[in-house]
Amino acid sequence: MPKSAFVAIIGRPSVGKSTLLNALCGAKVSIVSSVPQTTRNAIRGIITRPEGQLIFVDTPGYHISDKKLNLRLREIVLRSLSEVDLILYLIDATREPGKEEEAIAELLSKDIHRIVVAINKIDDPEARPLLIEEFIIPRLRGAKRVSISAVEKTNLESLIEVLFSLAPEGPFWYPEDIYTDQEPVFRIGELVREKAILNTYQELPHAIAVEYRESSKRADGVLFARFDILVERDSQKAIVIGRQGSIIKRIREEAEADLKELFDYPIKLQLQVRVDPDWRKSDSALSRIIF
Ligand SMILES: Nc1nc2c(ncn2[C@@H]2O[C@H](COP(=O)(O)OP(=O)(O)OP(=O)(O)O)[C@@H](O)[C@H]2O)c(=O)[nH]1
Ligand SMILES: [Mg+2]
Repeated sequence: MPKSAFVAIIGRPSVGKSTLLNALCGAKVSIVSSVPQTTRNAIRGIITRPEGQLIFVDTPGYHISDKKLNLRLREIVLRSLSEVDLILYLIDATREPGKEEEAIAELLSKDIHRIVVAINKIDDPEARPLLIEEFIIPRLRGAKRVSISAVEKTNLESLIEVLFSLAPEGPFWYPEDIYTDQEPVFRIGELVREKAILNTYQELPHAIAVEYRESSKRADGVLFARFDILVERDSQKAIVIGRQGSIIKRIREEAEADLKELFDYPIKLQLQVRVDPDWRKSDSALSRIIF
């Protein structure tokens, strides 16, 4: 009987959860940036091996804040934890474990038997994995630990081996050539958001969302897809558009270049910037973006 497990990847913002998911799956499944709280949904990436299947669930960074957006993101994390077999707790070896790390370790302490701790970014000269071990051992006594670099793909095979050793027997949930179950339009919108963040994060780290409008496939197979980039103020709209449309053009071109690698049909994007002053406070806007 093969083994299979759903595995939630959890950790503070920017510890490298999405980078790790992509490294494990060998493809861009979840968007990555240096800005905290890049991931806003539970995103699945699947690996299939002769011994079975691991279905990873990338989650938003666990962040303590009473802002509506953060509360929504935390709900996604907690829901994911309750739905999976195993928990992959990722810690950034370049940062001091602070209050937030304490809160996560405390949250996970009742789940010791289904936790694997991965200490990430050991490639970084600033990394202090021993300090992290000292933090983890008394708090999550008995939990398995692996030190890794998601960027350099160090020790990922050991990590997969440890996860399979804890996985229950179970069926292959997905065909073996599937590495993510995201809807194409969601994935396209996420890539647009990644490129929008990368091109504007110095001026607007948190204020961007991307909303799908419509798409149609032409007879020649080209998919036309229209998205709105949401910002909160007119001044931010000007930043995203750039001088003579230079920034929004770059966002479109970079997203289309990545899409070429990911989809076997051509995709043409139409992007428009929309000001919605309240998207981070409005329940209906948040429900359209985070689900
Ligand atoms: N040096 C180094 N940097 C890494 C590693 N893994 C991730 N990073 C960097 O850390 C930053 C955050 O990476 P993400 O994968 O977006 O982190 P995340 O945990 O998914 O972040 P949120 O979705 O915001 O919670 C990016 O700049 C990555 O390049 C690693 O193994 N080594
Ligand atoms: Mg992420």
